Amino acid sequence: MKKNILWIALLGFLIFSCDKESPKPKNEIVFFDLQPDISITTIRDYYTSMNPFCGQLPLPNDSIAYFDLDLNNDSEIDFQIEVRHYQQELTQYCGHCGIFHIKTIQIKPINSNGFISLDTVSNYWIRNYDTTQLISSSDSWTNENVTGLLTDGCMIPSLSFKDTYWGLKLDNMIAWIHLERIGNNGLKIKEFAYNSTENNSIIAGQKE
Ligand SMILES: [Ca+2]
Repeated sequence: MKKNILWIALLGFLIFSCDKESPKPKNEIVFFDLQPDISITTIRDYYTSMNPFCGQLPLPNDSIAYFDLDLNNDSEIDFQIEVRHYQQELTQYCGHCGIFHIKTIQIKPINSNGFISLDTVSNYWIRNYDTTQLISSSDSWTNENVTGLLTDGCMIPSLSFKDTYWGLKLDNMIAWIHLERIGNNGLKIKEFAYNSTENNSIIAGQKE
């Protein structure tokens, strides 16, 4: 009888041991604070059109500015953020002025192992996270250009943000970048971080 109890105890111990999950690899967050923040803008000046319906129009008419992101600090560019505005004339469809200065912000992976987290509704748009949200490998990712802002057109859908976190992934390390829109079609790049433990999630804004 004593022997039987011992066997049952041993069996229970073995089952318990097998059931135990192996511990998850520890998070190692690598954080970069840009000091000072980096600002890029495309509009340098405005002119007043002769057409009273047009208001202030930006100069130059068509302009692009870039920010090259080296996420893992190995001197190789991983992503490029592009801010652009360009003129589109659609007088026949869009009213008196018909001149639109469409503004876009896009991000594209430069590294073939670079991915961008997509919006849960549309696969054409970037996903905007806030600091309560987890960025994880089970989110939707793309290795192609994604649009984060599209405004001031006449025939195009509007898409915008003010202060946001975007989810990035490089060599299976999940990351965020913190951005803020500023005047003159500009963007302020503030800080970013990645979880160096592959495939482990990171909370938007998590620094340690
Ligand atoms: Ca890099």
